[in-house]
Amino acid sequence: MIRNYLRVFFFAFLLFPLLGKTQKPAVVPTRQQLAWHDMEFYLFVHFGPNTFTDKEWGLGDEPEDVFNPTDLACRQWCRIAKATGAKGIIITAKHHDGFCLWPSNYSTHTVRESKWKNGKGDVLKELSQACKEFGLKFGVYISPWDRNHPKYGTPEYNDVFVNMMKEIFQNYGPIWELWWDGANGEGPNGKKQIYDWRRFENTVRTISPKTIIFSDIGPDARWCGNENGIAGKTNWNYLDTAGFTRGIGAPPNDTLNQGNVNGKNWIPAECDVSIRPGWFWHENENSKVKTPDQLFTLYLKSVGRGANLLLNVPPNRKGLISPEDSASLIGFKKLRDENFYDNLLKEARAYYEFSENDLTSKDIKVRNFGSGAYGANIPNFIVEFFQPTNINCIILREAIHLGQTVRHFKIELMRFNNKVGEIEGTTIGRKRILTFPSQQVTSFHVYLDDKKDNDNVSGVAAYLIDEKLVEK
Ligand code: FUL
Repeated sequence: MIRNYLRVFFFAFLLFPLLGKTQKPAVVPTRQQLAWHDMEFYLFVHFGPNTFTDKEWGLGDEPEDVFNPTDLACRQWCRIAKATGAKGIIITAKHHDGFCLWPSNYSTHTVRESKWKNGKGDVLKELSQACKEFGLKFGVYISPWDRNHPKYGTPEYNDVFVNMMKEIFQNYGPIWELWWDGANGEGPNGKKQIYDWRRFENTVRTISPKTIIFSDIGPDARWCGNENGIAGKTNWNYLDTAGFTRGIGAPPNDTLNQGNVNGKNWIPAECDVSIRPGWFWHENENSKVKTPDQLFTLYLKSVGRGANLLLNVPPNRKGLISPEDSASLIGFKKLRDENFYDNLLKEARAYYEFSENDLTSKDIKVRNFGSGAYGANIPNFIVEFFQPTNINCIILREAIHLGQTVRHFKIELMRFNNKVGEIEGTTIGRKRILTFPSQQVTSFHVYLDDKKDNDNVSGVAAYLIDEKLVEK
Protein backbone atom coordinates (compact mmCIF):
# COMPACT_ATOMS: atom_id res chain seq x y z
CA MET A 1 0.00 0.00 0.00
CA ILE A 2 2.61 2.52 1.12
CA ARG A 3 4.59 1.54 -1.87
CA ASN A 4 1.71 2.52 -4.12
CA TYR A 5 1.42 5.91 -2.48
CA LEU A 6 5.10 6.45 -2.97
CA ARG A 7 4.73 5.55 -6.58
CA VAL A 8 1.92 8.08 -7.01
CA PHE A 9 4.00 10.77 -5.34
CA PHE A 10 6.95 9.88 -7.44
CA PHE A 11 4.97 10.20 -10.65
CA ALA A 12 3.25 13.30 -9.48
CA PHE A 13 6.58 14.99 -8.88
CA LEU A 14 7.89 13.85 -12.20
CA LEU A 15 4.79 14.84 -14.03
CA PHE A 16 3.97 18.25 -12.58
CA PRO A 17 7.03 20.06 -13.82
CA LEU A 18 6.41 18.57 -17.25
CA LEU A 19 2.78 19.64 -17.24
CA GLY A 20 3.88 23.07 -16.11
CA LYS A 21 6.11 23.29 -19.14
CA THR A 22 3.53 22.36 -21.71
CA GLN A 23 0.78 24.58 -20.28
CA LYS A 24 2.43 27.91 -20.73
CA PRO A 25 0.38 30.61 -19.05
CA ALA A 26 -0.94 33.21 -21.48
CA VAL A 27 0.86 36.55 -21.50
CA VAL A 28 -1.78 38.96 -20.23
CA PRO A 29 -1.91 42.61 -19.19
CA THR A 30 -1.40 43.71 -15.61
CA ARG A 31 -4.28 45.35 -13.80
CA GLN A 32 -2.68 48.75 -14.46
CA GLN A 33 -2.28 47.99 -18.15
CA LEU A 34 -5.91 46.91 -18.43
CA ALA A 35 -7.01 50.19 -16.90
CA TRP A 36 -4.58 51.98 -19.26
CA HIS A 37 -6.18 50.30 -22.30
CA ASP A 38 -9.53 51.68 -21.21
CA MET A 39 -8.13 55.21 -21.23
CA GLU A 40 -8.19 55.04 -25.06
CA PHE A 41 -7.61 58.72 -25.78
CA TYR A 42 -5.78 61.45 -23.87
CA LEU A 43 -3.87 64.65 -24.54
CA PHE A 44 -0.18 65.41 -24.82
CA VAL A 45 0.95 68.93 -23.95
CA HIS A 46 4.23 70.25 -25.34
CA PHE A 47 4.98 73.51 -23.59
CA GLY A 48 8.20 75.30 -22.63
CA PRO A 49 10.78 77.76 -23.96
CA ASN A 50 10.22 76.44 -27.51
CA THR A 51 6.69 77.87 -27.35
CA PHE A 52 8.27 81.34 -27.12
CA THR A 53 11.29 80.91 -29.38
CA ASP A 54 9.42 79.20 -32.22
CA LYS A 55 11.67 76.15 -32.07
CA GLU A 56 10.98 72.43 -31.91
CA TRP A 57 14.25 71.48 -30.26
CA GLY A 58 15.72 74.19 -28.04
CA LEU A 59 19.48 74.26 -27.67
CA GLY A 60 19.35 74.55 -23.90
CA ASP A 61 20.99 77.99 -23.85
CA GLU A 62 17.73 79.95 -23.99
CA PRO A 63 17.55 82.55 -21.20
CA GLU A 64 14.97 81.42 -18.61
CA ASP A 65 13.11 84.69 -19.08
CA VAL A 66 11.86 83.64 -22.49
CA PHE A 67 9.38 81.45 -20.65
CA ASN A 68 6.68 83.94 -19.74
CA PRO A 69 3.09 82.90 -20.44
CA THR A 70 0.80 85.86 -19.87
CA ASP A 71 -2.41 84.05 -18.88
CA LEU A 72 -1.48 80.47 -18.12
CA ALA A 73 -4.55 78.51 -17.04
CA CYS A 74 -4.19 74.75 -16.72
CA ARG A 75 -7.88 74.60 -15.82
CA GLN A 76 -8.64 75.75 -19.36
CA TRP A 77 -6.58 72.84 -20.75
CA CYS A 78 -8.47 70.46 -18.49
CA ARG A 79 -11.86 71.89 -19.38
CA ILE A 80 -11.09 71.35 -23.07
CA ALA A 81 -9.66 67.89 -22.45
CA LYS A 82 -12.87 66.95 -20.66
CA ALA A 83 -15.05 68.44 -23.37
CA THR A 84 -13.28 66.38 -26.06
CA GLY A 85 -13.61 63.18 -24.05
CA ALA A 86 -9.88 62.80 -23.34
CA LYS A 87 -9.18 60.89 -20.16
CA GLY A 88 -5.91 62.48 -19.09
CA ILE A 89 -3.05 64.86 -19.87
CA ILE A 90 0.67 64.14 -20.23
CA ILE A 91 2.89 67.24 -20.09
CA THR A 92 6.50 67.81 -21.15
CA ALA A 93 7.87 68.56 -17.68
CA LYS A 94 11.32 68.77 -19.29
CA HIS A 95 12.02 68.64 -23.01
CA HIS A 96 15.43 68.24 -24.64
CA ASP A 97 16.35 71.88 -23.83
CA GLY A 98 16.45 70.88 -20.15
CA PHE A 99 14.08 73.61 -18.95
CA CYS A 100 12.04 72.33 -15.99
CA LEU A 101 8.41 73.39 -15.73
CA TRP A 102 8.73 72.91 -11.97
CA PRO A 103 11.28 74.55 -9.61
CA SER A 104 13.61 71.58 -9.45
CA ASN A 105 16.36 71.54 -6.84
CA TYR A 106 18.57 69.70 -9.32
CA SER A 107 18.72 72.34 -12.02
CA THR A 108 19.19 76.07 -12.37
CA HIS A 109 17.25 76.20 -15.61
CA THR A 110 13.66 76.18 -14.38
CA VAL A 111 10.50 78.24 -13.94
CA ARG A 112 12.09 79.55 -10.73
CA GLU A 113 14.80 81.35 -12.72
CA SER A 114 12.22 82.87 -15.10
CA LYS A 115 10.23 86.10 -14.84
CA TRP A 116 6.97 84.21 -14.95
CA LYS A 117 5.10 84.90 -11.70
CA ASN A 118 8.35 86.38 -10.35
CA GLY A 119 9.86 82.93 -10.27
CA LYS A 120 7.08 81.61 -8.04
CA GLY A 121 5.19 79.71 -10.73
CA ASP A 122 5.00 75.92 -11.01
CA VAL A 123 3.26 74.42 -14.05
CA LEU A 124 3.33 70.86 -12.71
CA LYS A 125 1.65 71.96 -9.51
CA GLU A 126 -1.09 73.84 -11.36
CA LEU A 127 -1.70 71.07 -13.86
CA SER A 128 -1.66 68.21 -11.36
CA GLN A 129 -4.20 70.07 -9.22
CA ALA A 130 -6.39 70.95 -12.18
CA CYS A 131 -6.35 67.34 -13.39
CA LYS A 132 -7.54 66.20 -9.96
CA GLU A 133 -10.30 68.78 -10.00
CA PHE A 134 -11.50 67.68 -13.45
CA GLY A 135 -11.12 63.95 -12.87
CA LEU A 136 -8.33 63.55 -15.41
CA LYS A 137 -5.28 61.33 -15.10
CA PHE A 138 -2.00 63.20 -14.86
CA GLY A 139 1.09 62.05 -16.73
CA VAL A 140 4.59 63.39 -17.21
CA TYR A 141 7.01 63.37 -20.13
CA ILE A 142 10.59 63.83 -18.97
CA SER A 143 13.36 63.85 -21.51
CA PRO A 144 16.52 62.10 -20.39
CA TRP A 145 18.36 64.03 -23.11
CA ASP A 146 19.25 67.40 -21.62
CA ARG A 147 21.02 70.07 -23.66
CA ASN A 148 21.42 72.38 -20.72
CA HIS A 149 22.51 70.40 -17.68
CA PRO A 150 26.23 70.82 -16.93
CA LYS A 151 26.40 67.24 -15.62
CA TYR A 152 24.96 65.73 -18.79
CA GLY A 153 27.44 63.28 -20.31
CA THR A 154 28.84 62.25 -16.91
CA PRO A 155 27.71 59.48 -14.52
CA GLU A 156 26.43 62.13 -12.10
CA TYR A 157 23.75 63.12 -14.55
CA ASN A 158 22.05 59.79 -13.88
CA ASP A 159 21.74 60.90 -10.21
CA VAL A 160 20.27 64.18 -11.39
CA PHE A 161 17.70 62.42 -13.55
CA VAL A 162 16.73 60.02 -10.76
CA ASN A 163 16.39 62.89 -8.30
CA MET A 164 14.25 64.86 -10.69
CA MET A 165 11.91 61.93 -11.12
CA LYS A 166 11.72 61.49 -7.35
CA GLU A 167 10.80 65.15 -6.97
CA ILE A 168 8.04 64.82 -9.52
CA PHE A 169 6.58 61.69 -7.98
CA GLN A 170 6.77 63.05 -4.45
CA ASN A 171 5.44 66.52 -5.13
CA TYR A 172 2.91 66.03 -7.91
CA GLY A 173 1.86 62.39 -7.73
CA PRO A 174 0.11 60.16 -8.35
CA ILE A 175 1.64 60.05 -11.81
CA TRP A 176 -0.48 57.84 -14.00
CA GLU A 177 1.92 57.57 -16.96
CA LEU A 178 5.60 58.44 -17.25
CA TRP A 179 6.85 59.10 -20.76
CA TRP A 180 10.50 58.44 -21.55
CA ASP A 181 11.71 59.82 -24.82
CA GLY A 182 14.38 57.62 -26.35
CA ALA A 183 16.29 60.58 -27.89
CA ASN A 184 19.91 60.68 -26.78
CA GLY A 185 21.88 63.55 -28.28
CA GLU A 186 24.81 65.58 -27.12
CA GLY A 187 24.78 67.83 -24.08
CA PRO A 188 26.38 71.27 -23.59
CA ASN A 189 29.84 69.70 -23.25
CA GLY A 190 29.44 67.79 -26.53
CA LYS A 191 29.11 64.44 -24.77
CA LYS A 192 26.34 61.90 -24.93
CA GLN A 193 24.96 60.32 -21.81
CA ILE A 194 25.05 56.65 -20.98
CA TYR A 195 21.62 56.32 -19.41
CA ASP A 196 21.26 53.96 -16.46
CA TRP A 197 17.87 52.70 -17.60
CA ARG A 198 17.77 49.86 -15.11
CA ARG A 199 18.21 52.28 -12.24
CA PHE A 200 15.63 54.67 -13.70
CA GLU A 201 13.13 51.84 -13.97
CA ASN A 202 13.83 50.52 -10.48
CA THR A 203 13.41 54.00 -9.05
CA VAL A 204 9.98 54.43 -10.59
CA ARG A 205 8.82 50.91 -9.77
CA THR A 206 9.88 51.41 -6.15
CA ILE A 207 8.30 54.80 -5.55
CA SER A 208 5.25 54.37 -7.75
CA PRO A 209 4.63 50.76 -8.77
CA LYS A 210 1.30 51.58 -10.40
CA THR A 211 2.66 54.14 -12.85
CA ILE A 212 2.56 53.08 -16.49
CA ILE A 213 6.05 53.49 -17.93
CA PHE A 214 6.06 54.34 -21.63
CA SER A 215 9.13 54.17 -23.84
CA ASP A 216 10.08 52.65 -27.20
CA ILE A 217 10.04 49.26 -25.51
CA GLY A 218 7.86 49.77 -22.44
CA PRO A 219 7.95 48.09 -19.94
CA ASP A 220 4.23 48.97 -19.81
CA ALA A 221 3.40 50.71 -23.10
CA ARG A 222 5.43 50.97 -26.30
CA TRP A 223 5.89 53.58 -29.00
CA CYS A 224 3.90 52.70 -32.11
CA GLY A 225 6.93 53.25 -34.37
CA ASN A 226 5.86 56.56 -35.96
CA GLU A 227 4.79 60.02 -34.92
CA ASN A 228 1.76 60.11 -37.19
CA GLY A 229 -0.52 58.41 -34.69
CA ILE A 230 -1.02 55.27 -36.77
CA ALA A 231 -0.98 51.76 -35.34
CA GLY A 232 -0.41 48.71 -37.53
CA LYS A 233 -3.44 47.05 -39.11
CA THR A 234 -1.78 44.05 -37.56
CA ASN A 235 -1.20 45.14 -34.01
CA TRP A 236 -0.14 42.62 -31.38
CA ASN A 237 -0.01 43.70 -27.78
CA TYR A 238 3.02 41.44 -27.41
CA LEU A 239 6.62 42.53 -27.81
CA ASP A 240 10.01 40.89 -27.44
CA THR A 241 12.45 43.22 -25.79
CA ALA A 242 15.42 40.96 -25.06
CA GLY A 243 18.55 42.40 -26.66
CA PHE A 244 16.93 45.78 -27.36
CA THR A 245 17.29 49.12 -25.63
CA ARG A 246 15.50 52.44 -25.82
CA GLY A 247 16.39 54.94 -28.51
CA ILE A 248 18.85 53.85 -31.15
CA GLY A 249 18.91 50.23 -29.94
CA ALA A 250 15.12 49.84 -30.16
CA PRO A 251 13.46 47.23 -32.39
CA PRO A 252 12.79 48.36 -35.99
CA ASN A 253 9.87 50.77 -36.35
CA ASP A 254 7.67 48.27 -38.15
CA THR A 255 8.14 45.78 -35.30
CA LEU A 256 7.09 48.47 -32.84
CA ASN A 257 4.17 49.21 -35.12
CA GLN A 258 2.93 45.63 -35.33
CA GLY A 259 4.27 44.02 -32.16
CA ASN A 260 5.42 40.38 -32.12
CA VAL A 261 2.81 37.67 -32.57
CA ASN A 262 4.60 35.41 -30.07
CA GLY A 263 6.24 38.18 -28.05
CA LYS A 264 7.05 37.36 -24.45
CA ASN A 265 5.73 40.56 -22.89
CA TRP A 266 2.44 42.42 -22.91
CA ILE A 267 3.55 45.88 -24.12
CA PRO A 268 0.71 47.56 -26.05
CA ALA A 269 1.17 50.40 -28.52
CA GLU A 270 0.47 54.06 -27.84
CA CYS A 271 0.12 56.35 -30.86
CA ASP A 272 1.47 59.86 -30.37
CA VAL A 273 0.65 62.56 -32.89
CA SER A 274 0.24 66.32 -32.88
CA ILE A 275 -2.91 68.24 -33.78
CA ARG A 276 -0.53 70.63 -35.60
CA PRO A 277 2.48 69.92 -37.82
CA GLY A 278 4.89 70.65 -34.91
CA TRP A 279 4.85 69.44 -31.31
CA PHE A 280 5.15 72.97 -29.92
CA TRP A 281 2.85 75.90 -30.67
CA HIS A 282 3.87 78.11 -33.60
CA GLU A 283 1.86 81.09 -34.74
CA ASN A 284 2.30 80.17 -38.40
CA GLU A 285 0.67 76.78 -37.81
CA ASN A 286 -2.62 78.21 -36.56
CA SER A 287 -4.12 77.53 -39.97
CA LYS A 288 -2.76 73.98 -40.07
CA VAL A 289 -4.66 72.49 -37.15
CA LYS A 290 -6.05 69.07 -38.04
CA THR A 291 -9.75 69.09 -38.78
CA PRO A 292 -12.31 67.03 -36.84
CA ASP A 293 -12.52 64.64 -39.83
CA GLN A 294 -8.74 64.16 -39.80
CA LEU A 295 -8.80 63.51 -36.06
CA PHE A 296 -11.60 60.99 -36.53
CA THR A 297 -9.49 59.17 -39.14
CA LEU A 298 -6.61 59.10 -36.67
CA TYR A 299 -8.94 57.66 -34.06
CA LEU A 300 -9.87 54.85 -36.46
CA LYS A 301 -6.19 54.19 -37.14
CA SER A 302 -5.13 54.11 -33.50
CA VAL A 303 -7.94 53.22 -31.11
CA GLY A 304 -9.66 51.41 -33.96
CA ARG A 305 -6.62 49.16 -34.27
CA GLY A 306 -6.42 48.34 -30.59
CA ALA A 307 -3.91 51.03 -29.56
CA ASN A 308 -4.28 54.19 -27.46
CA LEU A 309 -4.26 57.70 -28.93
CA LEU A 310 -2.04 60.36 -27.36
CA LEU A 311 -2.98 63.58 -29.14
CA ASN A 312 -0.70 66.57 -28.67
CA VAL A 313 -2.41 69.95 -28.22
CA PRO A 314 0.25 72.59 -27.51
CA PRO A 315 -0.73 75.72 -25.55
CA ASN A 316 0.20 79.10 -27.04
CA ARG A 317 2.27 81.93 -25.58
CA LYS A 318 -0.58 83.02 -23.37
CA GLY A 319 -0.45 79.56 -21.82
CA LEU A 320 -3.84 78.67 -23.26
CA ILE A 321 -5.05 76.19 -25.84
CA SER A 322 -5.78 78.25 -28.96
CA PRO A 323 -9.35 78.60 -30.25
CA GLU A 324 -8.48 76.77 -33.50
CA ASP A 325 -7.36 73.69 -31.58
CA SER A 326 -10.24 73.66 -29.14
CA ALA A 327 -12.80 74.07 -31.94
CA SER A 328 -11.31 71.09 -33.72
CA LEU A 329 -11.30 69.01 -30.53
CA ILE A 330 -14.96 69.78 -29.88
CA GLY A 331 -15.77 68.85 -33.48
CA PHE A 332 -13.88 65.58 -33.06
CA LYS A 333 -15.91 64.71 -29.96
CA LYS A 334 -19.13 65.51 -31.79
CA LEU A 335 -18.16 63.17 -34.63
CA ARG A 336 -17.45 60.31 -32.23
CA ASP A 337 -20.69 60.89 -30.37
CA GLU A 338 -22.84 61.19 -33.46
CA ASN A 339 -21.33 58.32 -35.38
CA PHE A 340 -20.97 55.84 -32.56
CA TYR A 341 -24.23 56.71 -30.89
CA ASP A 342 -26.51 54.09 -32.32
CA ASN A 343 -25.27 50.51 -32.21
CA LEU A 344 -27.51 48.91 -34.80
CA LEU A 345 -27.13 45.53 -33.15
CA LYS A 346 -29.69 46.58 -30.62
CA GLU A 347 -31.96 45.35 -33.39
CA ALA A 348 -30.21 42.05 -34.04
CA ARG A 349 -29.73 38.51 -32.82
CA ALA A 350 -26.57 36.47 -32.87
CA TYR A 351 -26.04 32.75 -33.46
CA TYR A 352 -23.20 30.32 -33.26
CA GLU A 353 -22.24 29.59 -36.81
CA PHE A 354 -22.62 25.86 -36.73
CA SER A 355 -24.88 24.87 -33.89
CA GLU A 356 -27.48 27.51 -34.67
CA ASN A 357 -27.62 27.98 -30.95
CA ASP A 358 -29.45 31.17 -30.21
CA LEU A 359 -26.93 33.07 -28.18
CA THR A 360 -29.08 36.13 -27.56
CA SER A 361 -27.51 39.51 -27.47
CA LYS A 362 -26.91 39.22 -23.73
CA ASP A 363 -24.60 36.24 -24.13
CA ILE A 364 -22.29 37.68 -26.71
CA LYS A 365 -22.51 41.22 -25.45
CA VAL A 366 -23.45 42.82 -28.69
CA ARG A 367 -23.96 46.19 -27.15
CA ASN A 368 -21.55 48.65 -25.64
CA PHE A 369 -17.89 48.07 -25.52
CA GLY A 370 -16.33 48.97 -22.26
CA SER A 371 -18.89 47.22 -20.08
CA GLY A 372 -17.08 44.20 -18.57
CA ALA A 373 -16.99 41.68 -21.39
CA TYR A 374 -15.68 38.15 -21.08
CA GLY A 375 -14.16 35.70 -23.48
CA ALA A 376 -16.96 33.88 -25.20
CA ASN A 377 -14.83 31.59 -27.36
CA ILE A 378 -17.25 31.63 -30.25
CA PRO A 379 -15.22 30.50 -33.26
CA ASN A 380 -17.67 31.66 -35.90
CA PHE A 381 -20.91 33.46 -35.47
CA ILE A 382 -23.71 35.08 -37.38
CA VAL A 383 -25.29 38.36 -36.50
CA GLU A 384 -28.78 38.56 -37.92
CA PHE A 385 -30.77 41.77 -38.21
CA PHE A 386 -34.52 41.82 -37.74
CA GLN A 387 -34.81 43.90 -40.89
CA PRO A 388 -32.54 44.89 -43.80
CA THR A 389 -30.15 47.47 -42.39
CA ASN A 390 -27.52 49.78 -43.89
CA ILE A 391 -24.14 49.49 -42.23
CA ASN A 392 -20.60 50.62 -43.05
CA CYS A 393 -18.81 49.95 -39.78
CA ILE A 394 -18.34 46.86 -37.63
CA ILE A 395 -16.47 46.80 -34.36
CA LEU A 396 -14.98 43.65 -32.88
CA ARG A 397 -13.39 43.27 -29.53
CA GLU A 398 -11.28 40.69 -27.75
CA ALA A 399 -11.41 40.23 -23.98
CA ILE A 400 -7.74 41.09 -23.65
CA HIS A 401 -7.49 40.27 -19.97
CA LEU A 402 -7.37 36.68 -21.30
CA GLY A 403 -4.70 37.55 -23.89
CA GLN A 404 -4.85 38.26 -27.61
CA THR A 405 -5.24 35.33 -29.97
CA VAL A 406 -6.98 36.14 -33.26
CA ARG A 407 -4.48 36.06 -36.14
CA HIS A 408 -6.95 36.37 -39.00
CA PHE A 409 -10.66 36.91 -39.43
CA LYS A 410 -13.13 37.30 -42.24
CA ILE A 411 -16.55 38.90 -42.24
CA GLU A 412 -19.11 38.17 -44.94
CA LEU A 413 -21.86 40.72 -45.43
CA MET A 414 -25.11 39.03 -46.48
CA ARG A 415 -28.36 40.26 -47.97
CA PHE A 416 -30.66 37.30 -47.51
CA ASN A 417 -28.70 34.47 -49.15
CA ASN A 418 -26.39 36.65 -51.23
CA LYS A 419 -22.95 37.71 -50.19
CA VAL A 420 -22.74 41.47 -50.81
CA GLY A 421 -19.36 42.16 -49.33
CA GLU A 422 -16.38 40.70 -47.55
CA ILE A 423 -13.97 42.24 -45.08
CA GLU A 424 -10.89 40.56 -43.78
CA GLY A 425 -8.31 41.46 -41.25
CA THR A 426 -5.60 40.12 -39.01
CA THR A 427 -5.54 41.15 -35.36
CA ILE A 428 -8.49 42.37 -33.29
CA GLY A 429 -7.16 43.20 -29.82
CA ARG A 430 -8.99 45.54 -27.48
CA LYS A 431 -11.04 47.18 -30.20
CA ARG A 432 -10.99 46.78 -33.96
CA ILE A 433 -13.04 49.27 -35.93
CA LEU A 434 -13.63 48.23 -39.54
CA THR A 435 -15.20 50.62 -42.01
CA PHE A 436 -16.31 49.85 -45.57
CA PRO A 437 -18.63 51.28 -48.24
CA SER A 438 -22.14 51.07 -46.89
CA GLN A 439 -24.23 47.99 -47.68
CA GLN A 440 -27.75 46.99 -46.93
CA VAL A 441 -27.48 43.69 -45.08
CA THR A 442 -29.72 41.22 -43.35
CA SER A 443 -26.88 39.47 -41.55
CA PHE A 444 -23.11 39.18 -41.35
CA HIS A 445 -21.02 36.11 -40.68
CA VAL A 446 -17.81 36.39 -38.68
CA TYR A 447 -15.18 33.68 -39.20
CA LEU A 448 -12.24 33.70 -36.82
CA ASP A 449 -10.25 31.49 -39.13
CA ASP A 450 -6.79 31.66 -37.59
CA LYS A 451 -6.12 31.84 -33.88
CA LYS A 452 -3.18 31.23 -31.59
CA ASP A 453 -5.46 29.66 -29.01
CA ASN A 454 -9.11 29.86 -28.01
CA ASP A 455 -10.49 33.12 -29.28
CA ASN A 456 -11.57 35.66 -26.72
CA VAL A 457 -13.90 37.65 -28.91
CA SER A 458 -16.30 39.26 -26.53
CA GLY A 459 -17.99 42.06 -28.36
CA VAL A 460 -19.41 43.08 -31.69
CA ALA A 461 -21.19 46.24 -32.78
CA ALA A 462 -22.33 47.75 -36.09
CA TYR A 463 -22.94 51.32 -37.16
CA LEU A 464 -23.81 53.47 -40.09
CA ILE A 465 -21.29 56.28 -39.92
CA ASP A 466 -21.06 59.34 -42.13
CA GLU A 467 -19.89 57.93 -45.50
CA LYS A 468 -17.10 60.52 -45.78
CA LEU A 469 -15.51 59.11 -42.63
CA VAL A 470 -15.14 55.60 -44.01
CA GLU A 471 -11.42 54.76 -44.22
CA LYS A 472 -10.16 54.98 -47.78
C1 FUL B 1 10.40 63.05 -29.87
C2 FUL B 1 10.95 64.43 -29.56
O1 FUL B 1 12.22 64.61 -30.14
C3 FUL B 1 9.96 65.42 -30.09
O2 FUL B 1 10.38 66.76 -29.89
C4 FUL B 1 8.62 65.19 -29.37
O3 FUL B 1 8.75 65.47 -28.01
C5 FUL B 1 8.18 63.74 -29.57
C6 FUL B 1 6.92 63.40 -28.84
O4 FUL B 1 9.19 62.85 -29.17
O5 FUL B 1 11.29 62.06 -29.62
